[in-house]
Amino acid sequence: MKLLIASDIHGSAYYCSLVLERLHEERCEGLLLLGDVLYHGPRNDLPRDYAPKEVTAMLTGLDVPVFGVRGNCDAEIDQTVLGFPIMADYSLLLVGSRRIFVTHGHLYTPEEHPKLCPGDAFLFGHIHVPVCEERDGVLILNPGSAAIPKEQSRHSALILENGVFRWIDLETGETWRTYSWEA
Ligand SMILES: [Mn+2]
Repeated sequence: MKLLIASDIHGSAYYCSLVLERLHEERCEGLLLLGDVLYHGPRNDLPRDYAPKEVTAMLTGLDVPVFGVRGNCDAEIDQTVLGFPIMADYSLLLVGSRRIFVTHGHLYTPEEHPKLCPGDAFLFGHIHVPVCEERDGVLILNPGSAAIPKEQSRHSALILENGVFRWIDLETGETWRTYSWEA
């Protein structure tokens, strides 16, 4: 299964379209959104081509399954217009014998999350900065933000395929970081 993981689109039609371009060009079999899909939020400037209705339309009716977890800028009303689940605070992906705890990052953080075992991963968004590091044997992952990257990071998303994580620059399509999970 080849999965595209993106976070913090924040209503940007432009960056949402780049996420979907990657989804199709990389022939991903699913899209996982880590929250903050439609609104910019009070702490962010408006992202490029801010158009929540357009983002809604773009994400509706994709030819691959989409699911998400709830970000701190996601409201209940959003669930009525998006045709895939976004209200869960977390989700658990099983990859072989490993767990990936998936969440936005405002409720559970790399510092405070349910018990995971060495070899598992904690995948989150929220901070708008890419992360790939190990803490106590747990892999901490963040794709970065699609629309509003912080700390001079790239407009970025993450691809997971066969235990390999690839960070993609959404503007150039290039892979700028790779991490391989040993079997
Ligand atoms: Mn955000």
